[in-house]
Amino acid sequence: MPRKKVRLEHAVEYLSILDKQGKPDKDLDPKIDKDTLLRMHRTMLLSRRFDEYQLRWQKQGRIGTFAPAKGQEASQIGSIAAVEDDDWMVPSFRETSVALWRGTPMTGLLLYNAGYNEGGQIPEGQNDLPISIPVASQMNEAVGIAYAMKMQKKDRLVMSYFGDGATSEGDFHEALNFAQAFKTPNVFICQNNQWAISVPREQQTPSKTLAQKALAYGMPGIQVDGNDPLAVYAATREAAERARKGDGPTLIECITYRLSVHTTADDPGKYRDEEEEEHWQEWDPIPRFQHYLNNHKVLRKKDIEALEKEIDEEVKSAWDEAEEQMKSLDDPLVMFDHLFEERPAYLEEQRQAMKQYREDRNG
Ligand SMILES: Cc1ncc(C[n+]2csc(CCOP(=O)(O)OP(=O)(O)O)c2C)c(N)n1
Repeated sequence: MPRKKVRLEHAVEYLSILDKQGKPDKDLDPKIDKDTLLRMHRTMLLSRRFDEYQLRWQKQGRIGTFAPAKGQEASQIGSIAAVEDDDWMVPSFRETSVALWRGTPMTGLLLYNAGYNEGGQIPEGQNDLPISIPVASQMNEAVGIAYAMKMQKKDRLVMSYFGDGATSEGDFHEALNFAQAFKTPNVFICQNNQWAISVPREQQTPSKTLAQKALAYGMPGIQVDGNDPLAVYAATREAAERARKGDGPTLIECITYRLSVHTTADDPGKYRDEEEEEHWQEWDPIPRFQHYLNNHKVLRKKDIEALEKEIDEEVKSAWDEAEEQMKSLDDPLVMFDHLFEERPAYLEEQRQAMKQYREDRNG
């Protein structure tokens, strides 16, 4: 028998709507209403300033380590703004902009980053999962929730977030395969920020794109300019429509860049060069979006100045509130509280020992 070619249809589209100066391709502009545009911009700016304050507070020893979202605000806000409030959101550990959009208070994030479990609690009625540190582990949870939504015939989709590094994990492949096999309403947002700590994107995989990994599972995959909130929004809208119609999941690869450290325990100066950082700085999503908003008379320069002041106050008062709450939460014994419904004897013993130790020390 002669060898035959198995013809596979595959193509990955790349979508970009704004140019470097924030000028849109008019035919592709998703024409988002003014209130939504303003809310998107405000949340992106808030996330940026909140990151900056947190970096300072970490250096001062007020909070522990965290993963800044700086540079990735358009990928995060462009995607989450395109779905409904009662859809589900399953994050990894860098989704500050998404969390703020969804209504997670800054005080909660500060408490969490300062080591207080209570800060990780999702506000009542908000369909979000907590931060997930094990890379890609949240993806199967996202598929499980989507499968449940489908079985319960609920019109809710599931957004899930992860990085380029996550695509090398088994969980990523299991999640994509299951999702497509069962046509679950998932939208997978891969934030390809070019680095997985110190591992560059080229070393992560020889695949030309990450979006093409969807094609192996028979799923649509698209690459978008992840520093262009309009492109991310438009791609997510399409994916959301597909999910709601029962046509299954989509993988969206957002091409973006981590403009800051991986976490505060990292020094990117050791593994990436300044030229690369300078190149991406020019594509910073915030000024680019501001140019667009300014050209469309949605936001003027003086509005931005006023907003900066407002945000500054908001972030500082979130810290004051978090600090106040820390005073009443400063009991290390809570670490034993949420592990088991009924605490096993060995843990009870450890808890008692710690309690005794503290009492003896404090007199
Ligand atoms: C299963 C697992 N392995 C290793 C780590 C340590 N780790 C934390 S973040 C990270 C890199 C993740 O890179 P990527 O998925 O690209 O996301 P990014 O941090 O760039 O947002 C690694 C290896 C972890 N948290 N979980």
